[in-house]
Amino acid sequence: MNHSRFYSLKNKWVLITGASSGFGAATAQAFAAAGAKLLLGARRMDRLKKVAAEAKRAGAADAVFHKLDVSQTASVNNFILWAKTKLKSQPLQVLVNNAGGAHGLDSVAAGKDADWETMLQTNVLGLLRVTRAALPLLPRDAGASIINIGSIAGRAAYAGASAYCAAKASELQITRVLRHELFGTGIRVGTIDPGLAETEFSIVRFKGDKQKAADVYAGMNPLTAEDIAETIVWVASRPPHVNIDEILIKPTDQVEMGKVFRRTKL
Ligand code: NDP
Ligand code: 8X3
Repeated sequence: MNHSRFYSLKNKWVLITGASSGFGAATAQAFAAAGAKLLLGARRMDRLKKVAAEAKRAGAADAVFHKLDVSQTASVNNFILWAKTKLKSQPLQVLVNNAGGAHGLDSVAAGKDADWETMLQTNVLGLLRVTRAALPLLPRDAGASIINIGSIAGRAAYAGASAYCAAKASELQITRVLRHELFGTGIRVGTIDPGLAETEFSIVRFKGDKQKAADVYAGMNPLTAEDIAETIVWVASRPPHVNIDEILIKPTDQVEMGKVFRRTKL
């Protein structure tokens, strides 16, 4: 059988959660360069507005945005209702479940309920909620993709990350479950699991402490948001018979969770 080696994303609808910064914002620009149409969600509307405007300049066939809090079922359902009005019966070709992050780096003994709850609400329940609501919009046997953003933290443990590691291990398992549940529909499902990447991730984790955040990447070359964005677009643009199940992507300077090569001493 002859297959095209490339799946065009031109004029296809792509929904990205957590599109206001980091991987999500860069992914919007990468899909824009491929000529896609973008549905962007996050809580910070001012940021989304800028991302959408930049995406249009970068070649997006359309770029629209709406408030989304993945930790609230009502917000997710509202967002998908809004998305339907934009799709106007056209299919949603790519769903990128990216919203999430880490909050705090406390041991279990010192863990805070609010941090644990936020991590599980966003990285786990948010992913489930958005996927449940968006599934009816994805076409069968037409090269559609669900791409979830996991983490090296879902595959390896480190002190202070109990709830985050648990959340990203859940994301990995949910991805695998979805692959089973959608088997036979032609809908592709995969996870991209990055190691250290310099975005707003550590600023959020350390609750705005920019010095602590910068120290995470001191003396090493971390991944960039663009590295992950390009990988996401590559996954979505494989021919429809190809499912990229799992990608673990790390900086060259990071061989495993705690083993990072630094050119300067902290
Ligand atoms: P950023 O902090 O830059 O981006 C996080 C994004 O998630 C923001 O757009 C934020 O938008 C959104 N978000 C957070 N909470 C919610 C919510 N309740 N509802 C809707 N959107 C939300 O970090 P990254 O880009 O690095 O993180 C993106 C994903 O990648 C996360 O899932 C993270 O766990 C994962 N990851 C990050 C790595 C890294 O080293 N940077 C490595 C591996 C995985 P807003 O605040 O406007 O709502
Ligand atoms: C983010 C990567 O190593 O900070 O998921 O947990 S790490």
